[in-house]
Amino acid sequence: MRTSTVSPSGDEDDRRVRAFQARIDAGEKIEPADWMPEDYRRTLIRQIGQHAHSEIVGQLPEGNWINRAPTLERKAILLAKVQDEAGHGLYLYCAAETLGVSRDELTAQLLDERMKYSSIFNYPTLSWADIGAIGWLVDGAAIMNQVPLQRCSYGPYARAMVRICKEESFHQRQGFDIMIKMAKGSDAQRRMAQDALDRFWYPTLMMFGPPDRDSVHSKRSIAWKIKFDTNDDLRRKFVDQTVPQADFLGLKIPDPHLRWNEDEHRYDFSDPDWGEFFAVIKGDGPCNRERLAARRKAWEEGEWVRDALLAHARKSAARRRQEKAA
Ligand code: FAQ
Repeated sequence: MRTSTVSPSGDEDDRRVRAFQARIDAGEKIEPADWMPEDYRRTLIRQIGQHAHSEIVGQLPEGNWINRAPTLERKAILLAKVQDEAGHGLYLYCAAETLGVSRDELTAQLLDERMKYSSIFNYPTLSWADIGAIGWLVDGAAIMNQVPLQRCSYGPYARAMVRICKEESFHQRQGFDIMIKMAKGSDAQRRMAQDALDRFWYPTLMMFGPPDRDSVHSKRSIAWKIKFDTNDDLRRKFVDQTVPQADFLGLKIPDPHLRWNEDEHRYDFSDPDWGEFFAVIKGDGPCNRERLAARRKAWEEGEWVRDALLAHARKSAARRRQEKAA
């Protein structure tokens, strides 16, 4: 991969940047070996890396319920879903590696808090209905945000998103299925479903990022086709899609100001508490410390596996060299 740091002069650099933007405007894919501006590369590493970390940390709240799932079938489904999230993390780390950053480096940045992961995974899963709410709302929001990313200008990220989106759609269906069972079940189950919606609604709206006025990266990322919509636009689309689903479940969105706006043909709704959002992304959410501690433990305890794999790879390479020389 070649970047602007190799550019011989300012004029030459400008010409390359204009040609690069023209390729993006024409809908061409940028591939790892192509020249790219250093800021484009850094923006992609930031977004893909954070996205990968979100998939990996995102296993923890649901992992909490694997050994407490109500039936063997639900347990098998949840296990498969959590494994899918690990797979998504791996595709995304591979996509980031094509930009010249190793998975170990990205992990180091997560563990020493130089890189973020999605705010949503800093909230606890207190009941089985939370697993339904995560599938329905969190995967629903993830899909809303990620479907456009299948058209991302950077080829490896766009291609990773195709498979991820297919799997996330299944995840959302299984979450909604849990919600149907709970919402149409006993009074106690209905109360659990409503409580899960009450606790996950605003944190889910926060997943789309800060309001447009506070979004520092949107404008440039949209110009580069690393993003396609503003944070507020996607948030609005998500609300419009989700309110009828809550109606179908017979659950109430916890927003006293939620109203259908006949003129604009969309819902008016209340903003999340942005003070809470900024506190969570700075490390002060309900579960930030617990989540990072779990990832640090996994990294430390996995050291012998990484060492063993490396030793095996070195031994195999040495054997191949010997065989070639013989
Ligand atoms: N949480 O200027 P913007 C999933 C940060 S995957 C934490 O608007 P941008 C699957 C942002 O990084 C969910 N931080 O930023 C699953 C920036 O900080 P920085 C993850 C956030 O990049 C389901 C600052 O605020 N999805 O759920 C958040 O243009 C179930 C300013 O923000 C992706 O990563 C946040 N919510 O837009 C797994 C999708 N929002 O980096 C398990 C790809 C913003 O300067 C179970 N990413 N920040 O220090 C994106 O589309 C974008 O990066 C946004 C943010 C939309 C997340």
